[in-house]
Amino acid sequence: PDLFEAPDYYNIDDLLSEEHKLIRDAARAWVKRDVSPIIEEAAQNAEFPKSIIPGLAEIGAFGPYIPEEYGGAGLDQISYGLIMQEIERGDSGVRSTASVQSSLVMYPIWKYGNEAQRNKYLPKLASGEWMGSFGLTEPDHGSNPGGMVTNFKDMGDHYLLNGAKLWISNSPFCDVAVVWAKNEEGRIHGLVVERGMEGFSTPETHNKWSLRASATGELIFQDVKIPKENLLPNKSGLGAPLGCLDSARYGIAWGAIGAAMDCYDTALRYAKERIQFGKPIGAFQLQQKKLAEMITEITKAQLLVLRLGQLKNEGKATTAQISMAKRNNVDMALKIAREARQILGAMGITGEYSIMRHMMNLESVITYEGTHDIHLLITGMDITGLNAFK
Ligand code: TGC
Ligand code: FAD
Repeated sequence: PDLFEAPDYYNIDDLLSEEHKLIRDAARAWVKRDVSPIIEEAAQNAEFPKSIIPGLAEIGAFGPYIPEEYGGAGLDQISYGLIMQEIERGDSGVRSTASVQSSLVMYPIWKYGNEAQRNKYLPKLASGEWMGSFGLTEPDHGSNPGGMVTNFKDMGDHYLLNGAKLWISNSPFCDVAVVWAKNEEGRIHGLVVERGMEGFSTPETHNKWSLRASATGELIFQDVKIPKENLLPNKSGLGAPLGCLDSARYGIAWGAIGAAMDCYDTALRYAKERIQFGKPIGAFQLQQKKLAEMITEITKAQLLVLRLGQLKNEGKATTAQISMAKRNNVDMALKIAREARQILGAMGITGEYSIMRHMMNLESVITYEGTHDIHLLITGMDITGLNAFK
């Protein structure tokens, strides 16, 4: 009874396994117990609540689909999605931390790293003992990461890394960073940079109105000596970071549904209780239209990611299919947050309710991991065969 309300208008639970439901319910109960009570204050104070790191590890949020031999939870892609959904019901910033750790740090080490790198980093990242960040975006290269200028030179017994990354989730407290940089031939490689390496600094970016419970910052490299064993050997080129993004964007497509559900639940409850003109505002057609459209959009989004999860489990999901789901579901959640806020009237602008926090968070989610425009152009390229980027 003290769980969140969770709309399931099309009995989608019937399509999930018992294990999926157990994993989802455990994540949901943890968010309700350990995240909901503290998250508003953390966001107001612009602080990432580090106290929840062990809990995130416990519910399998760090590397849900990474094999158990490396400390991951060894789950399927639908379980991964459900965990992200439940975390984002609490807050998109907390989900961001989990997305980065799992799909942008553990995934490339698992997929592109060697056995020594997997054994060194993955178990500590899975347990939350070490936290990671992912450096792709630069001050002058956001949507166009292929233009990056961060670079490294082969100095014989080590590499020398120079450059800067901006807008990096978890950077201010990360222990390790997976950083994308060009070698002397201009080929992109992934390097694992560790806190404490001389010339490496991670200043925080302040005054955000969005994702305030997530720490964002820079990664600055001034002649940082990188041991050669820290280069990820098994994939290079822009396709390497883009492969990580496929996995993170998939999780975000699920996560956004969690934020949307929380806004919808809150607005529905409020509309049934708030009396104006002698009756609940939910009895007015205008408010019913908003609520009915919300549940329709949430239901469509749920079906989209469930099918995408099946394709991903079979190894068949394409980048363009993932783009469609990320774009649709984040846009859906942001629109629902804006409508839900209006249903609450003045109460909607306060921290008494989660809606405005979700709304502000989603302004980042619709921009990061590929903007709303970029994902549309990926779909456009896929269906026409014509590349709008070149
Ligand atoms: P393009 O020429 O199309 O591709 C370059 C090379 O990559 C290959 N490729 C992929 N490989 C694997 N997986 C994918 N999904 C791939 N997509 C493309 C492609 O075949 C090519 O290979 P090759 O061998 O021919 O070189 O690249 P482009 O320069 O034209 O750019 C394409 C574009 C714009 C779609 C892409 O760069 C893009 O997606 N831009 C958006 C950038 C972005 O999403 N950044 C996210 C940064 S991380 C972040 O925001 C974290 S937020 C925190 C959180 O997650 O919570
Ligand atoms: P730009 O690329 O400058 O785009 C500006 C506008 O131009 C956008 O509306 C865009 O859609 C549009 N535009 C760009 N190109 C085209 C085009 N070809 N056609 C039409 N319109 C176009 N990055 C990381 O590497 N790691 C992280 O952990 C990370 N975390 C983040 C956390 C937060 C809170 C935020 C806000 C961002 C984060 N990012 C991270 C960066 C994020 O991925 C970039 O902000 C995003 O890719 C967009 O880049 P940009 O901000 O430079 O915008």
